[in-house]
Amino acid sequence: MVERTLVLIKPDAVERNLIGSILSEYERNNLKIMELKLMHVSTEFAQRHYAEHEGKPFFKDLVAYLTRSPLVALILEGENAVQRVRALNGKTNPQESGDNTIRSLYGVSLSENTVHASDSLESAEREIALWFA
Ligand code: 3AN
Repeated sequence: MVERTLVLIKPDAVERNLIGSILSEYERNNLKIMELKLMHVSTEFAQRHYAEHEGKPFFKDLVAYLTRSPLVALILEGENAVQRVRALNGKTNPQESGDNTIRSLYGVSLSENTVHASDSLESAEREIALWFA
């Protein structure tokens, strides 16, 4: 099934001039960029994006990280896109994320892991509506 998913190229990646390298990974893998924007989000907006993590010990740091400098938000489309983009990104912890995943190539740490992608079709729908209202 052709799906759409929401991806963030997070502040640590934009700071290190990695936007192009990361977009290339998705494009090489036959995912189509449907929307794309650079933005510097507010604390309130980041809290809404990460609402499911509210109350967790790392929530405050997570919001601070997402808001500290600009990020890139994009929508990717392709066959089975939600699962495929998650696989290209790799596991949450860059040290466990698997060879040649974006997080293993570029991730800094468990908290600064360079990219975000929706984890299900339902999340994709919610996140696309939030980021591209
Ligand atoms: P993923 O981004 O792989 O879907 P989630 O949704 O579990 O992972 O976590 C969202 C973000 O929260 C991660 N991208 C990471 O930046 C951060 N995070 C997750 N677990 C931890 C943790 N145990 N300690 C610090 N940061 C975490």
